Amino acid sequence: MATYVIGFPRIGEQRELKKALESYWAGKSTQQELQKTASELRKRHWTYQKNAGIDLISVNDFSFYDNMIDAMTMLNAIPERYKDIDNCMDRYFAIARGDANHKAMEMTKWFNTNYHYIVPELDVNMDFKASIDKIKIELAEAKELGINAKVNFVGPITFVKLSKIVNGSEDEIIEKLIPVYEDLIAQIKALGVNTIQLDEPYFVTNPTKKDLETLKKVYDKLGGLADIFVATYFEHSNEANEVLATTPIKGMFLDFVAGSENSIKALADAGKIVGIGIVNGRNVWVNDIEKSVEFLKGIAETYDADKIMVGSSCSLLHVPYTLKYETKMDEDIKSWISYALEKLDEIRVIEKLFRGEELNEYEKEVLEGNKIAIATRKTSDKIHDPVVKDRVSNLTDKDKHRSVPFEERIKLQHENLKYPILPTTTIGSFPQTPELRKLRRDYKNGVISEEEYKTQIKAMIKDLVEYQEAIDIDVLVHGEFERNDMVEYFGEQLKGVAFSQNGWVQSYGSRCVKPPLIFGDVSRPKDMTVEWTVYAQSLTDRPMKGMLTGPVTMLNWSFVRDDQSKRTTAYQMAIAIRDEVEALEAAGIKVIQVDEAALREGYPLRNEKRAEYEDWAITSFRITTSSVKPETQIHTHMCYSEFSDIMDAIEDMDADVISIENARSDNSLLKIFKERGYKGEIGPGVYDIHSPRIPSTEEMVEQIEAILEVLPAEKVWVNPDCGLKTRKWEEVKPSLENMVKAAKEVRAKLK
Ligand code: THG
Ligand code: ZN
Repeated sequence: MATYVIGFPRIGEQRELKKALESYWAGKSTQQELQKTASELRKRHWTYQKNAGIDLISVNDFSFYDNMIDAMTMLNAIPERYKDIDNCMDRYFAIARGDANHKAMEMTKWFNTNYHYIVPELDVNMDFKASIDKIKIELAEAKELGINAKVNFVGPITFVKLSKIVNGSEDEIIEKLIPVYEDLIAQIKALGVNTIQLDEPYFVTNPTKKDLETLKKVYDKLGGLADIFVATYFEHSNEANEVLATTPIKGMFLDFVAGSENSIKALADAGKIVGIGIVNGRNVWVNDIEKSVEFLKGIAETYDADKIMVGSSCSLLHVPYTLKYETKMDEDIKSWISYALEKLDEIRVIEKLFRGEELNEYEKEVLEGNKIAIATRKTSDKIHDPVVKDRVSNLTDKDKHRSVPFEERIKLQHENLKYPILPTTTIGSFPQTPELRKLRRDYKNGVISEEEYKTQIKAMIKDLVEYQEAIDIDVLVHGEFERNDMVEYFGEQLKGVAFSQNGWVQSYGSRCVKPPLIFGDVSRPKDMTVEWTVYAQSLTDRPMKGMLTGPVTMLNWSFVRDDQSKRTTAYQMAIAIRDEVEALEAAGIKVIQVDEAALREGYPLRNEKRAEYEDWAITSFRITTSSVKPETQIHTHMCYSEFSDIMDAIEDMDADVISIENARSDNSLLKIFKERGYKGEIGPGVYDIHSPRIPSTEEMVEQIEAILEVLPAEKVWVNPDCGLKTRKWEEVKPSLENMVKAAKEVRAKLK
């Protein structure tokens, strides 16, 4: 018993689950067909792991949508309003995505990853009880394949901490959940499985003394009921490691990549098993196998080697499946990366070398390939570009500051742009229809010519410009029809960034993204957006926004280099995007939006690391946006709420206008503005684009007036709270028309 993975991806290497789900949702297939696909995928994934020599293989890491919904079901923590739905599957998907009569439950980021989970709503009066139906089915399948199963599920504290509590206290709810977990463990044991992984990643954030007391209490009770392994990931969990060492748990699985500070002394002294998560579950660079073996040997100097296991740092959910389908990738770059399947091999080879066991022929090949990859990556001229390195070292303070302070330049911008009070705009993207996706696909596959493609995209831009003028929006956008994804689009055009054919990673539900791979020094060989933007501007006298993705979001949604600091990579990215900002400005574009959609989620999980992140992240944004003329207006956009603790940093970005999500968060944003004010102009979204619902003029008037209670009208913009690409035209058009009407009504009252 020596190798493990925390969890395995489930969407399928050809996105089989995505397709099966979407077909089922569209009414084109049955529940049985969906179940069959799921079962086949589970078997395939277990077989991969078994064949790769993984000793402890996860059961219950599969999910139709999200493991937190599975946990809600497992604990019978389903909100009352879904209880009228009798069919389990229908109920499950109503929770996940809503149905005709039910709103979906809220979704949010899973720690600092690009995966999203459904937020449970807990009420102390819920009838919590154990239901192991899902686990039972999966265990039966696993048994048939001869899988050595470890059953995974989220631990009670993390479950409660990540939930929204609607009634009762955290303590009361955890207290009520303990017997339910006891029952779960007993039932799983009765099925013949004694190894259970409880995920408690909450403890990598900054646990309080009280949290640690709860931890002690919970695991004193649960820890001895089976071979309980507590898993943490994405950071170190040192406080928890110490506490758990004093409970009867069998051991811990720890992240030694993102949490290299993890201390295991207390666990060693207590004779616990420790899982050293050394193969990165969140990034794709090949593991330096020899270095990892040395690292393990170092640990074994003070830790009983028989009590050490080797595994993934976190669930492999966050990386693609297999390099098998990357037939077009540069061979060198391909040799430098590992997806989930290749990572399984790394885990086994590291473990064998650590134990001093003989490698078989295949494993020897893996090791040889690994040594070559590590060596070539250090010196490859595909990675190292002296010009880029020079530009970063020559950055000065001047590159990080606009030439004129906000108060002065905003006056010049008003003269330059002449927009009315309460100007209306949108965040940038417009609906991505199936026809549009097909158009891009046809162009990519050479089915249509570049000329034909450009003609068609330009026709769409023209329609959109005319439409925006017709409904009287003040600051226009071109619609981003040429973009697949705001990160992938730029990744494809930047030097030093590679993209995959099939590197899909689940973002939420059936939705996936293909993160670019930042492998080398980054630069911008040629214009990326200028042609489209200039074309759009040529069609109108109103300001046309240039739309770019900011350096921090590019990093946070990509696989980023591990051979230099994130700061350096971010500065390179910042300079590359600044080149595009300058090209747009030179081409006559007067408003440029640099989106930092992912700035918030990139925050470190540990407080002590926040200042360093803020420093490089904010500086990067400023490098991108500071070289423009004072009269050129810089916008930015950020997704997700919870800005209260980062308002200083946001102000420090020194953007002229920021649009920000607001509509979903009970106006909590407005309370912050009331308390502290805000320097720049700002567009707190007046409606929630994440829902298909069409907001009325009246409710948006109300929303704008609520904003005007805390912000002076001269500073307020009127816009939706995010891009419109996931919406349908039938939803977008009436919503925007109502929004413009609302702005006009409020303007009229201001006079
Ligand atoms: N881009 C990237 N990451 C993101 C978002 C993004 N993370 C947060 C948030 N936005 C996640 N939201 C989405 C919304 C839609 C899709 C993915 C993530 C999506 N994906 C297509 C799918 O799965 O069908 C991909 C298909 C394609 O590109 O051909 O719709 O905007 N990087
Ligand atoms: Zn957004």
